[in-house]
Amino acid sequence: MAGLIDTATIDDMNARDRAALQDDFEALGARLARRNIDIGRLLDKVKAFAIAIPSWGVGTGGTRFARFPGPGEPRDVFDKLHDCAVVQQLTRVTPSVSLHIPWDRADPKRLLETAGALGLGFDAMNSNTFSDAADQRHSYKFGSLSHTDAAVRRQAVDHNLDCIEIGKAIGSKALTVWIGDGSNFPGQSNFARAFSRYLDSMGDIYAAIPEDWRLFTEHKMFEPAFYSTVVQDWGTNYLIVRELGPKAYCLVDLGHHAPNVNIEMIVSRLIQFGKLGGFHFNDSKYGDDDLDAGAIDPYRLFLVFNELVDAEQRGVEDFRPAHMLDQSHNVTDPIESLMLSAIEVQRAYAQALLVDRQALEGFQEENDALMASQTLKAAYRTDVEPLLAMARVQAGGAADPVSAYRASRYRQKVAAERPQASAGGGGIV
Ligand SMILES: [Mn+2]
Repeated sequence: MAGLIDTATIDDMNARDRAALQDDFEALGARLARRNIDIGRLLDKVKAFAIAIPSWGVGTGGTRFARFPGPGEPRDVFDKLHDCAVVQQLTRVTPSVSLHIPWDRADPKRLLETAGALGLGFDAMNSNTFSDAADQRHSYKFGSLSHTDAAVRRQAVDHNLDCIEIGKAIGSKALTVWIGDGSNFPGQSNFARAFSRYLDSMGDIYAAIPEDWRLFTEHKMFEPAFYSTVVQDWGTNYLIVRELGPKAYCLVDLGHHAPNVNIEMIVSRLIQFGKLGGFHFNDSKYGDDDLDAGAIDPYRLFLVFNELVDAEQRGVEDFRPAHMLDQSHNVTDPIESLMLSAIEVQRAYAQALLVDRQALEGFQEENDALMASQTLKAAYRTDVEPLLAMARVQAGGAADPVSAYRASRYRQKVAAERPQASAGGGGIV
């Protein structure tokens, strides 16, 4: 990989941290050895962990009220790929990018060439039938795949088929479908009829999914519709993927649930019935806040990974959930936020690997609630930062990615090349 950040900058920063990192890594290794955990094996697992970056994550997001553009925002998908490559160069945990059509529509050959030169691959494709593109014939104001008008549904289906074709050309292996369909007033929509229309439309999309692809459907309890949503929760999502067939799986976006919902339990249920497809990781306090992963409730993130590692270690058949970030930034540099989010997700995975599962099962069988809970806490309380930093450094990344990024002055450099985007109104992207 060519590398967008001068490797001398990374090497200098790593040299500064090397002795302390080695000491901390050895101390952690000794601590884990007392728990019969081999830090070398753990390091291999952490290094093999990967999470995809959403192309829209490198731009500045917004709220319903305003959008405040930052310096050097990407102008097009190629600028986005460059920013994603910086995240990967420094963290070594984000080797792929998830594209969004039509925002990222471009010549597939050039997409492949650019990504290849940057050492990146393409993850799941994302369709957009929740906003109107400039050139489209029918509006999605009153829905897309579940719209009352067959012509609108057909247009939304065709758009998804188009996303599959683009994905095939760039090596993607999945399509994620999230719709904004729903209603704002009681009585506005007939729940059953809207859901039937949605299922028919999804059936047409499913029929075009290649044999080696997966179709992910994403639920969300509200927003932009504020009274009802067609795919509102994991139960409806499960009904959908069961109806569609073996290539269809549920995608769990952590921010798409009501506050205090037990998301790790939803994850467990979907694993048990073979329908967990993957995640959009982020964090929230009130709704679909799209905050950085682990920013509000890192313990919940750990508990989600506790279920994933449990399944991994039990050898659940065909268990390969897709890891993706889905977040939006208003007050931070998106590259810094994405790096920290990716590392937070990797951290939760590493901590979950530390759970003494045999002891936990014993406490569960004996109904020892206190010790069972403490078994999880013992893993969660372990500071795995030296393990993550060592994984990054050994893979050519930065021990301290944010410091290396700031030292590189990448943002200032691209700000000089990319004209300032204009401020605008509502900016949920
Ligand atoms: Mn999402």
